[in-house]
Amino acid sequence: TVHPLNSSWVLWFDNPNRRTNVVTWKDHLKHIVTIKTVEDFWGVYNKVPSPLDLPHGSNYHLFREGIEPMWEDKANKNGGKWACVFPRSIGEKVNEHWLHTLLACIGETFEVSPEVCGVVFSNRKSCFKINLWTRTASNKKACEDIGRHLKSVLGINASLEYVLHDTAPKSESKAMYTV
Ligand code: M7G
Repeated sequence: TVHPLNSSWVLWFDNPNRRTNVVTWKDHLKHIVTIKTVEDFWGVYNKVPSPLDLPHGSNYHLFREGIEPMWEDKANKNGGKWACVFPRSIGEKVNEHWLHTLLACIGETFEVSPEVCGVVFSNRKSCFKINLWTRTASNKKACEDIGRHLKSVLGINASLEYVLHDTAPKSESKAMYTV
């Protein structure tokens, strides 16, 4: 028997540092697999490299089917993200953080689950990042509920910041909410 998820999710990967002939950032994005059941999830999870083993500069993205993991997608363009940064010294613990975040997403355990568009893991030379993207930045209550739940999923006490996607120049980006 299979156990269908409430909704389908797509796992994407990108490694913008790889030298290729791509023209835009989007061309780096690779659709790996669509996950429709609990069994699909574990099959994929056990097959792909752990976050810790990804090349520096690369990212996993798990997004609801139908939402591309880009700011420009209509589901993301009015949204933002809860940004979690971890020192590389946490090592294997980051694999656990990522797994717990994935399970919270596919299990729809967030209070306002449809507000959750997807989640991104980034392996960087200096840190690891887990960013949870939500649909409606102006929905303070939903954003904060999701942020608080993410903190409990990760089991962290440090405060988390919610930032808009479109706050380019990075130096000027400012937290919209903090939990
Ligand atoms: P990042 O991976 O979010 O930051 O974006 P980091 O490498 O500092 O950890 C790196 C760069 O990728 C951005 O400056 C953009 O040029 C490009 N990029 C990332 N995202 C998520 C998007 C996106 O959604 N849309 C577009 N057009 N470019 C993006």
